[in-house]
Amino acid sequence: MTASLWRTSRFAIDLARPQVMGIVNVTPDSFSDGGAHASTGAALRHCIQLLEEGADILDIGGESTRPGSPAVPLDEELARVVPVVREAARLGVPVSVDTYKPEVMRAVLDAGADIVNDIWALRRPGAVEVVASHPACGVCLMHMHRDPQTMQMAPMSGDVVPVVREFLEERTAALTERGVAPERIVLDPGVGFGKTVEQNFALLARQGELLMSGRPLLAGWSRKSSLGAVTGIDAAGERMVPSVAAAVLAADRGAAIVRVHDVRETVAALAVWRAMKQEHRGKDSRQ
Ligand code: YH5
Repeated sequence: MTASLWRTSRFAIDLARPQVMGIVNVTPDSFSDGGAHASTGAALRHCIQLLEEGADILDIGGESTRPGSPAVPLDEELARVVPVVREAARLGVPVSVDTYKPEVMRAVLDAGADIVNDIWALRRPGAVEVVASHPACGVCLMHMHRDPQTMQMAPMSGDVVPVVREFLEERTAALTERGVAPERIVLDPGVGFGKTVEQNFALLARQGELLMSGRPLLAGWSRKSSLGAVTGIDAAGERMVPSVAAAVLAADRGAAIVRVHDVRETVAALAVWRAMKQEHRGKDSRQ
């Protein structure tokens, strides 16, 4: 296996070992009348904490995309996210922004973000143009069935693995045709986005089929409801152990990046996995 790179605005991210993307949610601070400033400070402190815990990439998001969550208006998302990105871009690691709005993409790239992480895979009008007109930003294209409001009402039917694979290949082609270098693109099966529990686990078991698309994979299992379904843990905040298990399984099946809330625990678990892999391959032929 050849070590691959993810080219982004400022960083060529080495994917020879799985990268840990730490999730930073920027939400309004209801306990303060400081408004945007209060939430910027809290989010930045969270960024710094995740870096201390070993995060390789920060993923900043201003809108909760949990099933059924209300959409955040454009100006509100901009006010939440842009100040955090401007500061986070000085921390020395790649900064990704979880957004599907082209106006937010443009603003965060101007503010120094390195990666656009889009659950809509740049299918919203204007989004492809923002990424294609940027000289070098990275992009994560995620599969989602339907939309966040309706995806769980009618999950996908049939064998999801080839459907997800073909979708991701089609979106990759749409971008490369617009001049985006393949090295800038990472793909994501979109765990929980309009899939049944069984379908999500099929995407994990058969992740190798998605790797055939030729681009690195990002896996986002952290705290998702499928982990609640198989463990009986109803509270998302109590799903750390199943989330770490899923991250290790995804890495073992070839995921290049894992998107997680619990960075410290994931980094430790991946260190164990990596020690095993190094012995398995022989220390001198590490790849
Ligand atoms: C993803 O998979 N997910 S936002 C519900 C939860 C817990 C977490 C019920 N953005 C992804 O994290 N970007 C989100 O418990 C993402 N891949 C990429 N690339 C949803 C989320 C979550 C939802």
